[in-house]
Amino acid sequence: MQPFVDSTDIAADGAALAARMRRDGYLFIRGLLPRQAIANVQRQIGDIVRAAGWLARDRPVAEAIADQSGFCVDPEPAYLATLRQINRLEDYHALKHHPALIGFLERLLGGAMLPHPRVLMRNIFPDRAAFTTKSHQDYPNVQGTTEVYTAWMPLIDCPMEVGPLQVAAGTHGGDIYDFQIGAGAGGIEITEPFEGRWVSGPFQQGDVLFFHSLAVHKGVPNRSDKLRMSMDVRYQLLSEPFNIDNANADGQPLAWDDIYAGWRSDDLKYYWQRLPLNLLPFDRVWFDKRDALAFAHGEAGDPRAISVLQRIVARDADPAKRARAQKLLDTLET
Ligand SMILES: O=C(O)CCC(=O)C(=O)O
Repeated sequence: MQPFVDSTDIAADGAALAARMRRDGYLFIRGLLPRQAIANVQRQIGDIVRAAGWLARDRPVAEAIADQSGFCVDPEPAYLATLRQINRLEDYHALKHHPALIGFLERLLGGAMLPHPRVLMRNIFPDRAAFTTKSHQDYPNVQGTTEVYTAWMPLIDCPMEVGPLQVAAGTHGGDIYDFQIGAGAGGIEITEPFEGRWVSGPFQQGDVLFFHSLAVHKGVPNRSDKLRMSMDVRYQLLSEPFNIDNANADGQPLAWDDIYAGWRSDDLKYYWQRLPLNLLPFDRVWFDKRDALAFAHGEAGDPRAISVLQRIVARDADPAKRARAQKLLDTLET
């Protein structure tokens, strides 16, 4: 694996950033956000996940030492219950509007930003290599426009052993790559290996990785004793087509009124509803392919189907499909 090209020195130069993003499909920027802003969010989430039994109770939350006895993964019900509590945090959502992030993206893309309302929080337990995020592209999940950019930021310092993200440089040229099903974020795994293309590096709190929606990326295995806590947020130009599903709080129709109940300020509530959005419906073609693979593999007794079947149970709108997935899960998990 090669190191990221560090673009911190051109962070003020929109044209240079855009040229490098066009070339590589990613930008790695050190110290974009104040460490304190990240540490504040980590502390609040840390309190929640420690109460859930995911962090060692005898160590400071800031150290993020994992408690393996609390192990669970997205989208198991226990994981999602805790994620819902995290989703209620005002500062967690407010971070995506931080002027340093918005200013950077406006320089890069040259127009007014639409931060996607949905923010994703990852809690990756150590020594569970099977659940390391597999190679995938964000576009099939996100859609609207391919000109969507993910900002990925760890909430703790993330040296290589804690398992940051890696990108296959230059894979954002237009192809949607073929995939198989697998565990980890999104439930899919691109089959092409992209040998020699992978880049990554250690992160500190405040460092941000930006990548194009077609850039192939995956996790680095977490071999530390820490819970790898990270956030990812997606951005696009307000003028580009937007898939309104990205306004569902955590991939399911969770009521924003519920999320907003304890917030101190109204300023950021429903901000996207005040913007002139250019809506484009979601195309289910890739989800349908993924789900058909999961049913076929599940019916053949292949445990790789479990993660996608759990996703269907947790998030699909069709009750008959959810019931079919649950029935299959019952046979695979026993
Ligand atoms: O943090 C991870 O392991 C997955 C993140 C990811 O896939 C993304 O930001 O799109």
